[in-house]
Amino acid sequence: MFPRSTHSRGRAVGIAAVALTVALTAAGCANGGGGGPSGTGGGDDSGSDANLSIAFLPKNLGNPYFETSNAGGERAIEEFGGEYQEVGPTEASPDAQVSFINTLTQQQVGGIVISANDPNAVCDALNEARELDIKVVTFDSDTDSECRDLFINQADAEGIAKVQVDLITEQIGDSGQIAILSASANATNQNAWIELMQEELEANHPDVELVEVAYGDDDDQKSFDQTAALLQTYPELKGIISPTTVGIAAAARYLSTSEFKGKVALTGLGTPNQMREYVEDGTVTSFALWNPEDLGYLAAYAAKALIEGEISGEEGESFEAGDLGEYEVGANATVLLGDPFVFDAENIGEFDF
Ligand code: RAM
Repeated sequence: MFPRSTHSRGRAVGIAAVALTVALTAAGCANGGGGGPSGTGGGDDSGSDANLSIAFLPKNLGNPYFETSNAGGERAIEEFGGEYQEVGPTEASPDAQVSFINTLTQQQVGGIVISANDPNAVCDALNEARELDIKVVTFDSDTDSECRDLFINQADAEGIAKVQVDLITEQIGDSGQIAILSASANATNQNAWIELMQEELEANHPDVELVEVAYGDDDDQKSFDQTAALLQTYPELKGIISPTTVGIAAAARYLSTSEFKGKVALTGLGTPNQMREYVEDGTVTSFALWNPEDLGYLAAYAAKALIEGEISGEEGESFEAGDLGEYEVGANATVLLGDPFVFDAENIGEFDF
């Protein structure tokens, strides 16, 4: 569980103080994306016979990030008296989720909550589910908006891109070569962030050169090997951004026992539990993320609100998300969780996920 009010500090690391304040508040997890807290929601389902059988479908199984987010989903579903299940592929490949969606459709679940490996490959299967009135919520990594009812966005893509560029450029003195170690090549979320990171680098960091975007496919060993390859190919490399919890942990593990430890900077998006030892041993200075448990929790409540007909995905609608409070549907049927949060040696001890 994420401490909800104990932490009160963080390093600015090149991030505007205002943004950081917002991030701290968001990481405190009391605020809704749209309208802030509004007491404890949750509560009864007013005796409706809605089908609250909700399935979580992560990019892949075995990733601690999704274990945390889906535990949040499970907690929410238990709270509102639904039925939780998790299914998913072992590899985060573009169409690996299709057969799982088809099975869930056959089972006639009430809702599917999915982080998509590809914006289009799962679309036909999801739309077949929707034709049978199964509600589809994407979270973490969206599909094309034609294939889902709602997207639960962990944080604004511009903010996620900027925090990572701010961290790496500060750590390398705003000049020199950097590389990105991403997840899979088709991942909607990482690709959106990478595009925005490139724009931010070009606009505001003329002396920083992005030499390569490598893909570890959210596979630990592949990410580890790709890190080694980047360091070998670019002897002048000064930093790596890994916008994936799998990638940054594998890259940190490689760096921590290599000659590059403390010389090549590493930042990106990681979970505190996976990154703790690398912050403590000086491999990593700081990295960012949001609270995955809250993300899954919010997504489950959004699925409930859709299933019960409380919302349909129209901008301006709102719903209660248990102890996270009230959230509002924004443009393009998207709900925003909050802001990214920066973890470093000073605050990492306060987090356990
Ligand atoms: C990995 C996955 C996930 C992403 C996080 C940051 O766990 O790629 O989709 O949001 O990293």
